[in-house]
Amino acid sequence: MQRSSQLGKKYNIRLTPGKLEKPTGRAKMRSRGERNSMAIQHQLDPELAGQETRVGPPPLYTVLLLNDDYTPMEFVVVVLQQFFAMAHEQATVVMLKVHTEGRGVCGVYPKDIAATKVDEVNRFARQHQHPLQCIMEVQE
Ligand code: TYC
Repeated sequence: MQRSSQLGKKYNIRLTPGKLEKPTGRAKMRSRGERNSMAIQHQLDPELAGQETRVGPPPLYTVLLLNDDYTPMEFVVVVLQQFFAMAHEQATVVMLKVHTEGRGVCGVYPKDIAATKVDEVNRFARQHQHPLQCIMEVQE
């Protein structure tokens, strides 16, 4: 892992972690972005020099399956086992949730991994002539 001082040198910015707050009785629920944000201090652009910009972690994506009337239940269970590493029992629970509620979560991933899973599942379904739809949504 590269240290933030080295990263700062590489990109010619100064990185300072989010300030720690004094503990106050109850823990406050903070978003992933708030917990992990960094301040970058601009050093090159004279218009931005001295200013700080808060940058958060990259967003995560939820991968979902949608219900349809034709894809066999056992095929969906196989998809959940093969592409999302679920055990048969867990895959059955998720498949039945999609079947009854219209959609269900397969997993949460960084953007490129989510996009690859979506593509692989949709190709696999088409290969087997099933209309199963796999989609991704950015996590709020
Ligand atoms: N509704 C389908 C059926 O009755 C089963 C199914 C479940 C299809 C989940 C798609 O994502 C899905 N055969």
